[in-house]
Parts: sequence; structure tokens; C-alpha cells
Amino acid sequence: MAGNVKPNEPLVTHIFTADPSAHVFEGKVYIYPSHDLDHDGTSNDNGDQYKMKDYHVLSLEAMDAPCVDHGEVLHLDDIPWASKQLWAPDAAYKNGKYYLFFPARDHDGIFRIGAATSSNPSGPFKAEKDYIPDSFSIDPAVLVDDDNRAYIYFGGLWGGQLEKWQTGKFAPDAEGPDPAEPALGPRVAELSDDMLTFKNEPKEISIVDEQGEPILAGDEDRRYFEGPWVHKYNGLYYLSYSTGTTHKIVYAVSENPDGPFEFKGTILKPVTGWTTHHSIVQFRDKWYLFYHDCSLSDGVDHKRSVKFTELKYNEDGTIQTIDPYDVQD
Ligand code: FUB
Repeated sequence: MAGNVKPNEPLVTHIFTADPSAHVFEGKVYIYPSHDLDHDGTSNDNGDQYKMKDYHVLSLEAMDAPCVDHGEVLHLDDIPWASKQLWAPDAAYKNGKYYLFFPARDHDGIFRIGAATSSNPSGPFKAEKDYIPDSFSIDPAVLVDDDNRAYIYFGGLWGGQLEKWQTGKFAPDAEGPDPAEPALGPRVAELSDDMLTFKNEPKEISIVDEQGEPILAGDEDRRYFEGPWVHKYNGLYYLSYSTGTTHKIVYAVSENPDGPFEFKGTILKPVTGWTTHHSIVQFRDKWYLFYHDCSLSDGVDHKRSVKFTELKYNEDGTIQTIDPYDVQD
């Protein structure tokens, strides 16, 4: 039996896991990660090394309890529309059901977002026959708001294909904006009451600086790359995300779920490995950041491990920056 989990150490070591989306369901913390495969293939900027084929669900009864692996809850073979690459998922609860949202390439090689349902937070999940109509790109994150409206945030550059959707249609050769132009933002759509379709055409989120000016594409320390997560704190919406090439998790704040979001600062300094991906959750009286790094595989980018650490707010609502390798008690 696995030992109790500790902050900043892998939740599990018998499989590689990444892209953790953590939620409190039924009094426990459930973690919905990607399941990285152990292979010797090479890496490229298109992310071909991330060739995941299934999802596991993890859970914790307490932040110092053993981590339970509930096993495989969904496999690529059981998703009719998907051809490969089960990337970062998220889960949500509504209508007495649990929903797993996940990106994968369709049979034309285009990333789409699918949904699967279960009566249990630990699955198994049954995939819908087709992807969510009009969905594209990667890294879905769902916020069920206090008024029970649900919003899905998504999008990722490079291998995640967000650049290719600037006209609303897939343009295989499209590139991102010039460095002096506004950066591409993640997309948001409200989900229908049954959570299986978009209520409206996805809207691009604007991320601005303290003067209200858009963050520019060349501002790689602050511009959106991938891995959106939205949580609420003191009535405000916090959008956090990866900056990709500069390997940080940063955040921006808004009074509205669809922005504009004002850039605030860094949550997580770069971790071992190229990618960084996170979620933020309150459990009992504390807040936690779930993240991954490649320490367990000595830096192999596609063999990552999910970890957690406590996240702290300052009195003014800003978030204290975390260096996961320099943690004080
Ligand atoms: O795990 C595959 C991709 O790597 C995710 O979708 C991105 O967020 C990055 O972590």
C-alpha cells in the first residue's frame, strides 16, 4: 500500500501523471490527471511525445492520507470520435452527474474537446459519441459558478492548435500574431444545461495589464500559452494559466467569468520539465495548488508526476509566489 502523500512529492509513483485538475466531490479531493506513457520517443514542439491513451482518477481523503488510484476510467478505444492524444482533462458535477471533459485529436488530426459522464466521481466514464460541436484546441477547464451556470475555458498554442482558429475556421498553416500585437487569449463558452454543448460561440478572453492595455504576443512572461484554470476567491474570478515558453503559472483577475482579466503576477516558478500545468482548489480551510513536474523521470518531458502544495493569499487578494523547490514550513 502506498504511503501518505506529502507536499511537493509525487502523489503516485507507479504511473506517470500530469495536468492535474483537482475538485472536492463528496468530501474528498479528486484529481483528474493525464496519464503519461513511458516511452523512448523524441520530443518536438508539436507535442507528439504526449501520446496518452487513457485516464485514471486519483483521490485523497485528507492532504496527509494515501493517494488512491481508481484505475483506468476511460480509454481511447471507447471514444468513437478520437484518434490519439488524450491531453489535459477536467471534471465537473452538475445535474446529479459527473462530467469528464477532455481534448483529443479527431480522425482528421484536429484537436477537439469531448465529454464523458458517470454517476460516480471516480468513474468509469462513458464518452459521448461525438465531440462537443464547435469545440477546438485543448485543455478544457470548467467552472460551475455559484448561480449554477457552467463555463468551459480552453485553448493552447503550438501543438494545441489555438493559432489555427483565429478566423473561426481551422487554418492548418496559420501562425500566431506578431510580437507587438495582442496575444491570443483562451476561449470561454457557457455550457448548456445538460453540459454537453456550448450555449454560445466561444469568446476570446482579453488579458490586460494594469493600464487596461492588452498583454502582447511578444510578452512571453505574461502572455497566455495553455492550461487555463478559473476559480473564485472573495467573489472575484481568478484566471491562471501557463506562459509556455517561460514556464510559469501566472494569474489575472476579473469581476466577470468572461473577463477582461487584469494581469496580477506569478503563482508558480518554473518546474523541472518543459510543461507546467496546474489547478487550484479549496479543501477544508486551506487552498492548494496541484501541479506537475518531471523530477521523478529526471527531466523527461513526457514523464511527469502530479504534486500539490499549499497556496496562500495576501490580505489584498493577491497570491503568494511559490517556488516548489524552496518550501518553508
Ligand atoms: O499533457 C499534454 C499537454 O501538455 C497539456 O494539454 C498541456 O497543458 C501541457 O501540460
